[in-house]
Amino acid sequence: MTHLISDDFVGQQNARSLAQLQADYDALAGVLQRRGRDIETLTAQAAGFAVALPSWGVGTGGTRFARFPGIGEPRNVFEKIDDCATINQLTRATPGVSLHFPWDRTTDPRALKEIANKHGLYFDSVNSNTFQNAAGQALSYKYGSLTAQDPAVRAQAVAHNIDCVELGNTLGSKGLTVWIGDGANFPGQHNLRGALERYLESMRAIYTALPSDWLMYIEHKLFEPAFYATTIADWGTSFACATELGPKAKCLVDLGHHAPNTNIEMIVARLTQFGKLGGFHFNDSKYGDDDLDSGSINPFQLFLIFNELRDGAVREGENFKPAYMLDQSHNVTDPIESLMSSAVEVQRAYIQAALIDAEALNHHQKNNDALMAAQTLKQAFRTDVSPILAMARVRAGGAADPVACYRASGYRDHKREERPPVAGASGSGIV
Ligand code: LRH
Ligand code: MN
Ligand code: MN
Repeated sequence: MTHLISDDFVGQQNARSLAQLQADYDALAGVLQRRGRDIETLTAQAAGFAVALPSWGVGTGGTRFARFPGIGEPRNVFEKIDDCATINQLTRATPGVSLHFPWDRTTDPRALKEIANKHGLYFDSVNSNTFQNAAGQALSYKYGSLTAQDPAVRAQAVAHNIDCVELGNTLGSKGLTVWIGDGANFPGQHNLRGALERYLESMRAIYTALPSDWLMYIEHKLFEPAFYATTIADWGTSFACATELGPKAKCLVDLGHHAPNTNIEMIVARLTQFGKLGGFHFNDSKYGDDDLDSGSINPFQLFLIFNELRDGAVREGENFKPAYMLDQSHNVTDPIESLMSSAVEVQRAYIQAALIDAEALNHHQKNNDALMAAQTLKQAFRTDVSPILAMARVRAGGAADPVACYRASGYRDHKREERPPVAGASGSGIV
């Protein structure tokens, strides 16, 4: 029997701080009322917010130098589901799980779906992996996958992606995220145009295999593992490929996949304008693809991204539904704590952006009043919306303070007993 936190325990923990939460909530309601905003509308918005969990995130990550295994980390996809269920139980903001193949391969996808659904979880988009060789694979991806010179390697990579779509279909997923590590380490190693032509040919074959109600998310990344020229390095290339492929292909923005100081919110605005914003991998970074916890380094940037999403929702209407997903690597924290905090940080940015006085912002923009326009954004960003987020959680049966509740539950200690380490069972497969 695996240990899970009982809803009763969550209720008992909440009871300790409920009066305080109510007082903070009422105080914030008053502040917002003076701004003409109804707190209940915002709490309902927070309750409707969801960001998917990366299955690989519940295992301890690592760098290319070392991986220091965590205590009681999940050893297979079923144990990952238990951790994801716990995160959603406490945050009520993460009902989707994004799987990664072959890391999460199972011989019984139907059983996996059933168990996940019982926990109130569903499967978000599936991720293919042609940036590593899978155990027992016939041909190597050392010199590329979807762009490889050898047509047999390309065919193998295409077949893997189609396999992911089939697995995902059984699991109830509706999207395939394709990130490739393909690129060159030396000038001259690749014919730059030729590599992209081969990519498009491979992606067309995958696109053709997509069910009609699926989307394909193209994830760009500036560099790593290729250090001279990455084939899908930027949103421009991603946009061009998504456009070539057709309406089911969209661009996925992983926040860490840009050069430092890149104006990511502007990328979001551009992709939205041209109908190609597919979704996000949320994380934070200081230098590159650091995969740090969302909102831990640059929460203002996260807020500005949600400001663009707010604007996009107004302009595009109901059909504007970019996919939200976390993609982080937890090296020095308990992954469950990091993922819970990160989900809350993304939800926070969403609610802060919802607080923006859009009318005032438009007015200041029209009048070229740069200072007041910036102040309007800052007023929303500076508002501590924590009571709204906590109230939305508590009302949905989640924890007022997810990390405190998790620590008090002793969940990790139970997992230490239940999950003694097994060789080669890293969370992500990246060691
Ligand atoms: C690549 C990436 C991509 C992978 C994940 C493990 O850096 O962001 O999304 O699938 O990391
Ligand atoms: Mn990613
Ligand atoms: Mn990444």
